[in-house]
Amino acid sequence: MKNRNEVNMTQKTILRALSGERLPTPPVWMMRQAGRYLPEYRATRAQAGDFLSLCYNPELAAEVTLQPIRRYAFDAAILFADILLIPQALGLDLWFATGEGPRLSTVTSANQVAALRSTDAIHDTLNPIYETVRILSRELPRETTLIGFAGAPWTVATYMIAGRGTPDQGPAHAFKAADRAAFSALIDKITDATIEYLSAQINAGAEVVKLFDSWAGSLKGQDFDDFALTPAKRIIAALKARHPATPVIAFPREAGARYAGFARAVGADCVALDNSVSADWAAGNVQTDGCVQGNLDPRLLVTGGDTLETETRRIVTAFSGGAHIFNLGHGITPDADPDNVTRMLAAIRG
Ligand code: 1CP
Repeated sequence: MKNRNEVNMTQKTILRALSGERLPTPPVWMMRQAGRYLPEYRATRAQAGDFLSLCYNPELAAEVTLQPIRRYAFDAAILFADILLIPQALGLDLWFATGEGPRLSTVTSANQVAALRSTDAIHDTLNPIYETVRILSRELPRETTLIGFAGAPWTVATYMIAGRGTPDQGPAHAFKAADRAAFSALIDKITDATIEYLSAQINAGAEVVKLFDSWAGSLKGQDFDDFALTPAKRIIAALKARHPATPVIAFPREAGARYAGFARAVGADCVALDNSVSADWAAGNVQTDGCVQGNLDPRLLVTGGDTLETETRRIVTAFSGGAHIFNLGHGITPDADPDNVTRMLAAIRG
């Protein structure tokens, strides 16, 4: 029997858009589509205990990945995991303080960078994630594309250096300024681990991978080249050498003008846009390079109303001249109304 990667691959709408095809109706999925806005997610998460137990429980992680597919028939499912599992696999402590977000032990010196676990050892921690991918690969509807992901090195480094999320990535910028060589060694280490992690996800059945550089917008000038562009280019080149048929989506969030030419510079098949750039500007300056993904303001899924529908249609129209995957500009928030997702989909699919 053929596996689902070989069957009808070219007919999956997400893969067609990623190959540069303009479709009459854009395929759609949402960042954080498995999440706290869904009552069924909250129930499964309560069953798992805490968030990390959910990530490392393949049956339950697959279940929450499938929930938004059952409810909304999105064109893609994204593996349920987190970008902070890589720091944990490299030897840092990771925990989620209730109501406070992630906490990690920190890396702030050359010695601590050198003491991180070897890249080969990450699979000891991450094997359950590959099992989640294998389950999803069997259980997803045939028309649904399975997306794997990882954090981009800069974004992951910001959490490893600060030990938590930070509004301005101050600690990471300070480490970079104090010891650029040690900081670069950390970026290289995460880059190597990310290549192995994403490659293993692809081997387990991920059909597309996405690189989340959520804090790319705080890198300016040469720093953007050195720590957003160069690591993404290295990861994508290594993945393309091993898995030439697997498309890659890059998300350098809040890159602004630097979105132009980014996909080509890093070798990505698609660039995901946040909602701080206008769809009309991006159609003229980014989509000219190939497929784009985005970029509805996630707040509209909280506020709803006519604005949700007109903005959704405006984005569909703005990108209708080329390849487009409809998505949000950032993750859906816990206070979003699940019925507003249905309204958004009706406005896209008609
Ligand atoms: O309480 C809960 O259930 C935890 C909330 C949550 C969820 C649902 C976290 C903690 N992570 C996730 C899942 C997750 N994270 C996915 C799953 C797939 C999906 O999209 O449905 C993905 C792709 C991520 C990626 C992720 N984690 C990013 C990059 C994307 C982005 O949002 O910018 C980042 C920055 C993280 C770190 C993280 N994990 C969780 C939180 C609350 C945070 C942000 C912490 C902070 O910056 O303060």
